[in-house]
Amino acid sequence: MIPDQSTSDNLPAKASLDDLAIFGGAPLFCEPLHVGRPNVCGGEQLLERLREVLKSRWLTNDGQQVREFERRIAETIGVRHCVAMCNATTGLQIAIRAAKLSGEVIVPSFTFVATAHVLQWQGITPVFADIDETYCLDPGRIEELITPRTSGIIGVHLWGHTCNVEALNAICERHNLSLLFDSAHAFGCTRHGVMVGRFGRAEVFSFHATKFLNTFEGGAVTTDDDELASSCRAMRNFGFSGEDEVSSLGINGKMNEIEAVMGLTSLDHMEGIIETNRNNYLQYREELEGIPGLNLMSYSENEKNNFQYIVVEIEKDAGITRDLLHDLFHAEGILVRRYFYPGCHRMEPYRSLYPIVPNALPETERACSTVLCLPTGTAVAAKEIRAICALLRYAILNRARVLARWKT
Ligand code: T4K
Repeated sequence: MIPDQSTSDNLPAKASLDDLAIFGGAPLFCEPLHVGRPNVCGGEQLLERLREVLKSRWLTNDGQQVREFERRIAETIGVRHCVAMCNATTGLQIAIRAAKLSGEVIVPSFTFVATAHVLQWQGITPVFADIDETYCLDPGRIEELITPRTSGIIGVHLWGHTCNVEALNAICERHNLSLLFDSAHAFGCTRHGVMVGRFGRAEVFSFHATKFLNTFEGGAVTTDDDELASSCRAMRNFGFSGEDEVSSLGINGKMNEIEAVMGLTSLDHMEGIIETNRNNYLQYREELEGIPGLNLMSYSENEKNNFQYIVVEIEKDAGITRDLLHDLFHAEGILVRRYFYPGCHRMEPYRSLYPIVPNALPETERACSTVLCLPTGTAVAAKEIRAICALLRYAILNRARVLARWKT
């Protein structure tokens, strides 16, 4: 049971164009409605755990709560090792080093910029490959990018949609490459019934505040590879292997005890969060039905999902651009996001360092210009979803008038 629903009441209806905030009307939401409002559950339970942490005077450095969090994550996934981290970005950097990636690594451009940064930050060239209709790497577009300098592939299970793991495995075997996954969005999801977290040499989760399950800031590397796990563990703690012994290059990637208890409390409420997210998704699906040119990203009924992302694509048939809808929604106080516009290849330093041949990433470009992420999670109420869907329907069905007014 998730009690954290927002309380805004009496949302005014939009009866005419003049009522739209973008044309001077009052905004639907005075308190902005965010995409990525954290799922905060079990407040009392969390406070009790926090008191225990303070009493123990053990605040960080591989503490009891972090160990318990790692045990619970590994158990949920069914994987041998979970190494908790301060965030997924550091987790990816450490996993990349532990897997000894170098030279060039193939990644999607349609992802949060951290996926590319973690490579470039350590002097490895991210080579951007196109996606397919799943929003994940298109296995058919990878082999053309492999060179003698390629050492690995990092797939991203975007929005919990899993990569074609089998095809990526086959490519890696053929070319002797390492396969890692950026699984920042995919905790609690399965592929063919197998929990994400068990694929490739290692997977990296994010438990950032905006994620389905959060530890304020946090992340984790999961793997069945004993050597890789112990290497990640050492690197997370400056490379220490004994009280005064440092056996490898390391960094500070530690999760602290406060983050771990937030994670443990979130884990206790995981099923309730999924249920709320799923109900939100079903409501969006019903209320967006039949709007021309609008496609809601669907979730497979045959897999476990966390339903953390409500993603719509605004196609040409909608007759109104994604960007105009974005501005129209922002004026109403609904802070929809264009994740992951404009694509890593169009951000610095990549745009300057590795100019992309025109039309090399057609699916990426299409997704970058059509996708909008809408608010969901335990902080969004059914009436708010109703208002969002009604506004989308109104704007698209009245597109000609909205556009004519927009131009004046
Ligand atoms: N790989 C992928 C595929 C990722 O998506 C990410 C992170 C990573 C790797 C790296 O993971 P970490 O190192 O972060 O663990 C946000 C998050 O900061 C980022 O973690 C996330 N992906 C990305 C998709 O979204 P921004 O720049 O959009 O954040 P920001 O500050 O605009 O917040 C997003 C929305 O959430 C805002 O509308 C406000 C709302 N919000 C945010 C926070 C932090 C709240 O309502 N409460 C909050 O406490 O990156």
